[in-house]
Amino acid sequence: MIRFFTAGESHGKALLCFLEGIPANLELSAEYINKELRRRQRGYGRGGRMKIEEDRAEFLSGLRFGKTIGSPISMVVWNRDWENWKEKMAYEGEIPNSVVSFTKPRPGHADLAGGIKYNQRDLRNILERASARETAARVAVGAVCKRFLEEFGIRIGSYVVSIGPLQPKIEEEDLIKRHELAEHSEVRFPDSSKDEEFKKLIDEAKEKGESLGGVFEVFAVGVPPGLGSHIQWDKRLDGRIAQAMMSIQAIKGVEIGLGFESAKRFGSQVHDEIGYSEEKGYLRYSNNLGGIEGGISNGMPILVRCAMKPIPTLTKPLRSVDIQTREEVKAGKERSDVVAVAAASVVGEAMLAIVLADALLEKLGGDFMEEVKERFQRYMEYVKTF
Ligand code: EPS
Repeated sequence: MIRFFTAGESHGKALLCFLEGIPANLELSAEYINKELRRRQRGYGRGGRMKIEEDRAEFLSGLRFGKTIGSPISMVVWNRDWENWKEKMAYEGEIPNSVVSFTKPRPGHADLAGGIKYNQRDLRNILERASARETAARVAVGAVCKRFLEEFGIRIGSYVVSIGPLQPKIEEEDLIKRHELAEHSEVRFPDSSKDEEFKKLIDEAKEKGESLGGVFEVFAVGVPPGLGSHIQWDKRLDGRIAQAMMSIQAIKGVEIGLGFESAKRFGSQVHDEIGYSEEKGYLRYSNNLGGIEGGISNGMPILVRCAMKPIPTLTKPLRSVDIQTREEVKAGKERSDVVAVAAASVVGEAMLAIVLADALLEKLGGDFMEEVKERFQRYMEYVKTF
């Protein structure tokens, strides 16, 4: 239903995205998308690049007078930093003498694996695309999907659970409130009184030439039951979400609901008991399975947890091998972030929005918003009377 592509190098002219499948007549604005792009840029511990950039999306197609027209939506996010990279990243011409090849692959980055795969001796040709800068384009696509989902009362949010070894207890139970609290924290933790502790840890890591990873949670509330399917492996909603999340740069683990914890418990301590009320219809007394059973949404909030490894660029680099001399060297350095878990959680929101928009359109079909909405209402009435 939804198809999208991104293009662009981290220090190229721009990032591009193409999004197909959003129905016609959806109200949309660049301001809405830019708000999401700004959220991705925040977070204590980001590198110097975020001071240069002020990410903004510009529409190139798919929109007329503030509404989608059913045609592919394309957007561009210009890289301000391009001004400083024009010569080193020139699209044509001879390689100037000022260009020094990147030949000391960083453990943990795509440098070496990508260099071998694409036969590139200047590893910049790999790292430019592997960089998480690409996620700005995903967030633009995700923002359109979020706008679409809003029309059906589906809300997506996120918050950081831990950075490195630091995992304070989250007191707030309500997911939306956690998200709102995270919006006021410099590290997206849902309790800004803990910010100083996190900042201290990040400062210490920076001083030591280290980097950090962490864990974040992404959720969707208001998701109707019946998205995804049990009938085939690639239709399962949890599988689709896991793939989307795992595709985010530096993500090394994805859990839904209790995730790995559920494997340690007895069945009675995991499965969410079913109830019924006249007002709400079928309900659950808990949400340990994160809103998905048999690969199908069950109407409870969808809850996804992602583990992000530490950023691979270390100012006190690890051992590596120079691919020109094959001698042992210290890995190359690039300007980078110390930690970017807060930004990754915003990217996680975008990826969840894309998967859910796709699954909702798969369920309902329709080419224009009025049609999709009418089908949604009819479906929800059916669910209530089931
Ligand atoms: C990023 C932009 C990049 C990095 C970061 C994410 O900009 P630059 O390479 O110019 O500093 O800050 O990318 C990485 C951490 C990485 O490993 O590639 C962004 O816009 O999010």
